[in-house]
This record gives sequence, C-alpha cells and structure tokens, in this order.
Amino acid sequence: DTEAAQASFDAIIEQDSRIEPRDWMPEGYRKTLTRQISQHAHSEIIGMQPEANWITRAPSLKRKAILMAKVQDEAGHGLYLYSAAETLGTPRDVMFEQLMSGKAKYSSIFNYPARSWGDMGAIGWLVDGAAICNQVPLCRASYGPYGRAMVRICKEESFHQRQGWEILYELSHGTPEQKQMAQDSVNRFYGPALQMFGPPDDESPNSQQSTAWNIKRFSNDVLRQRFVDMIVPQAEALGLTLPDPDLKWNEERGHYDFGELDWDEFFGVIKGNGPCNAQRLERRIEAHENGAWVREAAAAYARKQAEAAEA
Ligand code: FAQ
Repeated sequence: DTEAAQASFDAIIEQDSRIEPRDWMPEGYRKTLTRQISQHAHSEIIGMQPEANWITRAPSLKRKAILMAKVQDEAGHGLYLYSAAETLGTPRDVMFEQLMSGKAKYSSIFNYPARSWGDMGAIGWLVDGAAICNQVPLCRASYGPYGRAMVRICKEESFHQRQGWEILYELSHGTPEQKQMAQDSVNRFYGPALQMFGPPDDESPNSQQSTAWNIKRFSNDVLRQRFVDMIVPQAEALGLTLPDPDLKWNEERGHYDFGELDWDEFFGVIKGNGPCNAQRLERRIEAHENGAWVREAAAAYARKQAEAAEA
C-alpha cells in the first residue's frame, strides 16, 4: 500500500541512498525530476546552436575538429539525459513537443548570440565552467539514472571548459585586437553565466523540496558563489578582467563579494524575450522536421526486423 511505499521511499532518502526507476516514488518527485532532467536535456540540444554557428568559421583545422567534437558531445549529453528522463515515464516525443511548442524551459544562457570566435572561448570557460559547478553535486542526486548520467557528462564538461580557457588564453596573449576580442566576449557572457545557477535563493520556489529529496545538494546562491570564487583567479591567469566593479575579496567571509545581477533581464529571457529565443526554437523545429525521414526509416527498419524475427 501507499503508506508502506512512502515509508520505504522516505527511508531510502533518509539513508542518502538511491531511487531506481522501478521503485515507488511520490508523484511530486517524479514530476520535479522529469522537469529538471528534461530541461537539462533541452539545454544541451539548444546549446549546440551558438557553437555550431562557428564550426565553419573556426580559425584552423585543429580548432574546427575540437569544436565539432564538443558540439557532438552536447548532442550526446542531450540524448543521454532524455533517456534518463524517459525512465520516469514521459516519452521522448512528448518532451520534444514541450520544447518545440515553447512550453518547456531550457537554460537562459543559450538565448544569447555567439558573435565572435572569442565567444567560443567564453562559452567554454564560463558556460561550461558554470555547468560543471552546478552538475558535480548532481552526480550525487538521489535518482540513480540522473546521478549516473551526470558522472559521465561532467567528465566531458571538464574537457570543454579547458578548451574554452585555452582559446581565451591564446587570444589574450595574441595581438591587441585579439585580446580585445577575448575581453569583449568575457564582458558579454559573465553576467548571463552567473544567472545559469537560477534565481536568488529567496526567489527559488523549487529549491526547498528538491533539497529535501536529495536532488539539489547546494542552493543556487551557494553554487553561484563557488563559481565566482573559482573564476576570479582563472581570469587573472588569463590576463582578462571580469566586468563587475563590485567584485572584491571579502576577508571576513572568505569569499569574493560581487554585484547584483540583472534579474529583470533573467526573468525576461526565461519568459521567451531574450535576444535569440525565437531563432533558437525556429532552428530546432526546422532540424526536427528535416530529420523526419530518418525517424521514419528507423521505424520501418525496426518493424521489418520484428516481422523477420516473428516469421
Ligand atoms: N534558465 O526554483 P528554481 C548545459 C527556472 S548547462 C532557464 O531555482 P530549480 C551544458 C526553473 O526551471 C545548462 N530557466 O528551479 C552546455 C524554474 O522554472 P519551472 C543546463 C531557469 O530547478 C554548455 C524557475 O526558474 N543545466 O547545458 C534557470 O530548483 C555549453 C525557478 O527556479 C541544467 O539544467 C535558467 N538559468 O533550479 C551545453 C542543470 N534557472 O521549471 C551546451 C540541471 C532557473 O519551475 C554548451 N538543473 N530556471 O517552470 C538544475 O540544476 C536546476 O534546474 C537549476 C534551477 C539550478 C537550473
């Protein structure tokens, strides 16, 4: 009965152990995980667009090969995460539909344009850097398939961050124009990257319950602070500055203080009004439609195989 099932679920959470797909779970737990994991999958898939935009314009064959590999990794992460989300009962088609109709959210960061090669560096360093800070604790999320997916994904994200850092390093040690390009990219991506961690804790409606269920391990603000503390010395090593006049070491707190972010901008972007929201969705729908023949062919092949096995 439900009471016994709930008690066993509570005990698993209490022991900080794992819930697996066949285990009983409260509807709210299933729902919030489906929401978070599918949003994460959508982010990976939409997140391919800003960088794919630069594959044909990479400055060398080697850079092109690296960037192509990174974008392919993102596709892999997306598919991996859709698989994890499907174990909770929502079919992939339904999740695709939610994305394409504009109902589902994906990370705010991917609604900003990638204007220069320097942006490939800033995306790798700051966006993948923020993604790692947020996702390493998710490796211990209570839902087994999600936690295990995160372990693999984080390994690849580390390579992504390193390649972004290296692009910026090269640029900032190049000509004055190249250094300026790197600085301009960091200036544009810094604020939006900090917003990837979500709204401030006192405006984060899901945090409390997700923390109680051992999905979230640290609050949005705690992880944002961890990220700022991590990137300040990295920016110094790059020879670049972070565009925040309030950024300052606070001896007492043992952390860097930083300025208030533009939350009106953030909420505007997640409502669909960012600079690239419409274009991102348009491209995704177009790609989905262009792929219809592949899905049809795969389904026909599977049907034939099944018929042959029966005969
Ligand atoms: N953008 O109550 P909370 C990547 C929504 S990394 C858009 O705090 P929660 C790698 C939130 O969904 C990026 N929406 O929510 C890559 C909620 O709305 P809802 C993806 C946001 O879930 C790099 C509402 O605001 N990473 O893709 C954002 O407890 C380079 C209230 O917020 C993940 O998804 C935002 N930034 O905490 C790929 C990580 N923040 O659903 C390509 C997994 C919040 O109630 C290139 N997700 N919202 O309608 C998480 O850790 C959490 O979901 C948070 C939000 C921390 C993002």
